[in-house]
Amino acid sequence: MDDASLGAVGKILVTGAAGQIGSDLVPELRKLYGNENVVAAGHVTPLPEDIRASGPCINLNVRRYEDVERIIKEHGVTVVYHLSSLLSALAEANRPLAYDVNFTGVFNVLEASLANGVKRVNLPSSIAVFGADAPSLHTPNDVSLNPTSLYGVSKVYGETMGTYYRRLGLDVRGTRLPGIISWKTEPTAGTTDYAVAIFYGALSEGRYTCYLRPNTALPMMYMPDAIRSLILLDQADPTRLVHSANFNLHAFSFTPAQIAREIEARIPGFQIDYEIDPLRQAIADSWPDSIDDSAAREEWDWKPEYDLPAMVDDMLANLGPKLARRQKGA
Ligand code: VAH
Repeated sequence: MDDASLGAVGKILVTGAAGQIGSDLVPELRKLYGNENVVAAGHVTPLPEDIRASGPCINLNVRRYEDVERIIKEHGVTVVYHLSSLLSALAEANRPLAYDVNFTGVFNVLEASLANGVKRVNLPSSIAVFGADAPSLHTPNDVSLNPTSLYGVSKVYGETMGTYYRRLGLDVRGTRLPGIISWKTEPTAGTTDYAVAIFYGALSEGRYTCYLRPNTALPMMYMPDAIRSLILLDQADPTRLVHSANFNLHAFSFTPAQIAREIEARIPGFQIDYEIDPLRQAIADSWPDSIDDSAAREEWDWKPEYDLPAMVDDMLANLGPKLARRQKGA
């Protein structure tokens, strides 16, 4: 990337920096733009050690407008990646908190950004915006959105608010992320988190009990591709963008049975069994099996670099040593 676009970015604020995506995004942004130019904001979950040690970190409650505005002003923020959000299953278990974070938090960030000269807000959405009435295979970018989870409703809200604030002059961009797989952070309270937890089970006990049915296909993506997609869209030429905060993205899809076979081929004897969680099964059943991401490919040259085998190889290559270090108490 040329210096002009590096310099043009100015100061970046990442909210939800302790989360699954934030933990990987902050180091990548600091590598690209310089440690001091990326402010990592956490709240309840402590920020990872490598983020705390490498650049500015703050505690930010996105539910409080005055705190969001103060941080944007104090740091002279020009670009925001707003990642704070309760994921699907947790949001169903705690609707008041999910409303405060996933709705009020989005409003506070957009309003404070517009009021204080922020250039761009990156507001990731999710495949959770789709409901059971959307085509499940190769789901188009522009279809009716009837999500059945509060998380999905909050993501439709984010996309709609992004379009509204674009009309007010704020450049809001976002991708509909699939289930994200990474080895750095522990599995959390999402519906797709089985796809992370299965690796912990395979490496620690040689087995895993899955809460989704064996034939539940879901769109997934390896974290390096997700991080690249967020940064690529932020850097995209605005004159090419027809969509804004609602870009479909796709890398690969798989079922629990398929990823179990991939793992078993690398860890002979690995076994999977099933104890279905009705809540997360119902959420998963309402989401697409695969996604049409032609708009992202045409408008900002999106293209994934990891397929399912490459992801499984890289997960095992990195998670194995991480668990070994943990065992040694490192
Ligand atoms: C979840 N991992 O399961 C998140 C994500 C599309 C899935 O939003 O809630």
